[in-house]
Amino acid sequence: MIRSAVTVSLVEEARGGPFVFWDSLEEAFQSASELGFDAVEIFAPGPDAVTVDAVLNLCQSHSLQVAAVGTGAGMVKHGLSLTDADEAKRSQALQFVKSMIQFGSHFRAPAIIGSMQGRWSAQVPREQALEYLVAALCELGDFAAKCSVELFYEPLNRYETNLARTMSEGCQLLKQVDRSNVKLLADLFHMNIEEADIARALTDAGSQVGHVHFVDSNRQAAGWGHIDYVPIIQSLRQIQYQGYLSAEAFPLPDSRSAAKKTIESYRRLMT
Ligand code: LER
Ligand code: MN
Repeated sequence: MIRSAVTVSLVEEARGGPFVFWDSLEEAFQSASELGFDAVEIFAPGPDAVTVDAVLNLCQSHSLQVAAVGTGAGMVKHGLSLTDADEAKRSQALQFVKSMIQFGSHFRAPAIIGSMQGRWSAQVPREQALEYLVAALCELGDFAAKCSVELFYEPLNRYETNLARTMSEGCQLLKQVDRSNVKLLADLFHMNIEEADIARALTDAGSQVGHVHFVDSNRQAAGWGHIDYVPIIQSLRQIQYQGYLSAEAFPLPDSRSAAKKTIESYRRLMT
C-alpha cells in the first residue's frame, strides 16, 4: 500500500529549505493527524535533538508513523560529507549517519543519505568519491540491517551533487553496494530536472525504489507546479511500490496550506 507522509525540519541552518513544517514536532504531528496523513518524516539536527520517548508519544497519541529520518544536518550543521578528502571528516560523517540510523530505528524509520553524499572535486576525483560513497553505503547498510531498518540513497539534481543524479545512476551505484536493505529515494523535484521521463525512470528502477519525495516541479506542494502525476502513480503501482509519498516541499504560502494541498493531491491520485 502506498501511504502519505509530510516533512518537518528542526534544523535552523536549513531554514528556507524544502520542508513543510518547521520548529515544532508537536505542530507537525498535530497538523499531520488532523489532515489525515499516515506519517511524518523528521529532519533533525542530530540524534539528541528530541528524545526517543517524545517522538514515540507523539506517534502514539496521533496514530502516526515516522516515515524516515534525514541526515543532512551532518552537512548543513557540521560540514560533514561521506566523500570528504579528509579521512577524519569521512569517519565523523559515518558516525553521524550511524547515530541517525540508530535514532530512526526506534520508530522503524529508515535514514536518508541525500546531501551527506557530497560531491567530487579537484581534491577528490570522481572515481575516488564514488569509491568512498559505495564503501560508506555498504558500511551504513550493514549497520542499518543490524538495526532492522532500510537505508535510502537519494540521487540529487546537478546543482546539489555531481555524483549520482538520476535513478539509473543510482541503480548502478546500488548494484555495487549490493545490500538488499539499501534502496533509492526518488525525489520528484530532482527527477523533474534530471530525468527524460520520470514515470519511465521509476519503472526502470523497479524494486530498488524505497521512498518517494512527493513534490512538484517548482518544489511546492504537489498540484501547484506542472508535474503530471498520473503516469508517475501508474509506474509506482506497476512496480508494486509499497512506501510513502512524502511531501518534501517549501512551506508556501504557509505550512498548513502546503500540507493540505499535498493531501488533497494524494487523495485525488490514490482514488
Ligand atoms: C535535498 O535537495 C533533498 O532533496 C533532501 O531530501 C536531501 O537530504
Ligand atoms: Mn529530497
